[in-house]
Amino acid sequence: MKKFLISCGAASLLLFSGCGGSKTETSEAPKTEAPAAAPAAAPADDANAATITGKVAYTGDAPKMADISMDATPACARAHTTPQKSEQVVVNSNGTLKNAFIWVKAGLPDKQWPTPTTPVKLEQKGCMYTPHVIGVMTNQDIEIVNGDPTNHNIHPLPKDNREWNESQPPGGENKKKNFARQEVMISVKCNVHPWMRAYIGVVNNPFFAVTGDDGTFTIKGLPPGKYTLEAWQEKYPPQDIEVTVAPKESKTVDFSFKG
Ligand SMILES: [Cu+2]
Repeated sequence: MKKFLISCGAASLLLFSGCGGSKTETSEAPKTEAPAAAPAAAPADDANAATITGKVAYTGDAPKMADISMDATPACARAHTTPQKSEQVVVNSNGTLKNAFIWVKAGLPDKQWPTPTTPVKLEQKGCMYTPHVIGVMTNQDIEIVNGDPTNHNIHPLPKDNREWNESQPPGGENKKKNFARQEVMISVKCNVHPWMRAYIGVVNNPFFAVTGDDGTFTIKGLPPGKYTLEAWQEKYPPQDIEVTVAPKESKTVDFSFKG
């Protein structure tokens, strides 16, 4: 089962540690399988590129997430043997946060980074958006899939991009959508199922990652420089950390959210 949002391909810039390794189940409810997502585009090979790795820690008692009732749509309820939980705060077994979005918010040289040609998948499965959080570059396609025997209506709610909402019937053709402007984050709802939520981080550079079941992130290929790294999480205020990387340097940057 793939648990990370960026694939482990060789061309991938942003790898989660544990690629190909074991995964840990952390919640009581069975999880739907997250589809493999597209690798981010690799910028031109840079012998001086730096790497930032880190984790997003969580301190305090893990908040109890509410059960989701899907009774209003029997086809959704039937897809699960136990109730799904809200994914607003998912604390991993190692005390880290899943679904945190880490991105380089400031400090990059003023250049156009290539847009990846491979789309990132956002699936509707068991009437949940899977993955819950994805990242794409501006103008990179998001491929939206309906894997359910029921109708969904995808409705992103951007502030700086064009809003749209479209229904997608069972077995309907996959949709390809993209966003032209940087926006962290765009929340996505389903007009049919009020519990469904996803978040899309749209960034005009390829330096972003989403934490998975081990709460870690890796951002590769960074030009040497001084950056503001931001960690976004659905419930808590975003956090910024300033970091300077020298040529070829590997640096650790850890975030910590308090419950
Ligand atoms: Cu839906």
